Amino acid sequence: ARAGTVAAVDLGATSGRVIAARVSSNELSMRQLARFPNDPVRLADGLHWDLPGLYRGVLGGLRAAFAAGPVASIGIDSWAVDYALMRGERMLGLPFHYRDERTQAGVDAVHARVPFAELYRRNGLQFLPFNTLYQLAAEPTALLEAADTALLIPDLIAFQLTGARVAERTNASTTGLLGVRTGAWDEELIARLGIHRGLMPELVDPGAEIGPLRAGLAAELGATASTRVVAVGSHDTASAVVGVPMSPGAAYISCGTWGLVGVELDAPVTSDAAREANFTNEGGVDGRIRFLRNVMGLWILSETVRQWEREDGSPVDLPALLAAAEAVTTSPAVFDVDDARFMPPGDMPARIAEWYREHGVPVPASRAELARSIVESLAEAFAGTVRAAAELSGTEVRTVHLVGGGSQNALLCRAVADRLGMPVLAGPVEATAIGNVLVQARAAGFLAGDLETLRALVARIMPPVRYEPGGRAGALCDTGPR
Ligand code: LFR
Repeated sequence: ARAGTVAAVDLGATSGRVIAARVSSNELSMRQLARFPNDPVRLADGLHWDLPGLYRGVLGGLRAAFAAGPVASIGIDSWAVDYALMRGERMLGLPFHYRDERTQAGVDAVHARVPFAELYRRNGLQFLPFNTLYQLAAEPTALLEAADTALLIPDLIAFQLTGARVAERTNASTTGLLGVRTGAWDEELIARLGIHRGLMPELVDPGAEIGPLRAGLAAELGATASTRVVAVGSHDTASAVVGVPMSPGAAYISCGTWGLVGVELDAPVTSDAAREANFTNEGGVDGRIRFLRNVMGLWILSETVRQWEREDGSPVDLPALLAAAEAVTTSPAVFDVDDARFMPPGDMPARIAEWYREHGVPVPASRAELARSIVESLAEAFAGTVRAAAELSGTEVRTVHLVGGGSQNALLCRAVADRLGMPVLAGPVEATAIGNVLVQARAAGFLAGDLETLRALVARIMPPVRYEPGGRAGALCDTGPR
């Protein structure tokens, strides 16, 4: 088998990383070359991503990759929906963070022109107040008119590296401007929203070449002339789903900052029931559909910990906290993690306490109890969403794969298995980077086959950890499936 090396740039909401992977049909070895924080910054006009800081981290990682040997290609993925407006080479301001609270006016403006039910039939997307189309509607008109292109974050990094302006299709599917059945820009919708058509660049599919590095940059980074930037599932969730070692009959939970919970389908489901349950039909690699719902993820736990750290002025020992949470014997009260009040950054313990008080439920008394309640509440929401995904899509689900950072949280994995009464297969942690790598390796000819073949390689080389339901000796019998 031919073997080679590819570099994956994976930008998450809390950190970014560059990974070099050596791949052949019987090898998948990953090496992290750089990891850098992603610290958003609040400016006078709102919450932004520190794009220059991220790009500096990317360049450092790529330099390390090239120093280690030849790299066939570079693939970039990140969170979805956010973008930079461009005029020529110039970025018209720093991209806003999707947790910035400016978009409500945009939501109202869009729904006044195109009611949500019609939007859903056209784009198949769950309602999230920060979907790109709402953010665009909140931009000052003069700025939108000054822009010649909007580039989503991975496409923006690709542009900086190559000079090419494209829109990778899986991520484009999160803008709300792509037809769910055509996979093409919805020209009529774009016109009705008063967006000039030229704003959205040419679409490319995962596996397509974006271009070589800019000449000066290639020299500066010590890259080989043959290195190409290649499109992957540039929406991180699309790459994560590629990296899930699942077989038919499985649902997935990609648990990082968010919990993305659903199934993979061949065709979208845009029924009234799916719309009312707020399920999304995002574009997957190889034309698959990611039928899922955004559930709260580790954000609520890390934001809670950050608040305690602010109060204490010292770091919280997370493994110790989780161990204490596991040892809690009182029955933890579950709260609704998807309540909108938990979306923006801030004092999470206070907001959770407020939720409990409003619902007449006693507030967890200690940090360990609160951490336990958070984990059990996430598990409850994950389990309910797996059941809904199966029912709405008519899929028989027998196992659940949990990938991403959350897969290292044994308490969470057991809680999900117990609530669903089915095994949870945990890992890999780096499913997103793996999905990014696999698509590049296939494009380079180091691998061949469909997604099932690629997933079989992951299952063989990085076998998941299995959690059987009922493994917690009688714990929580009172909060089982409802
Ligand atoms: C996960 C993710 C979700 C998307 C959210 C915001 O990292 O990409 O899929 O809804 O971030 O972009």
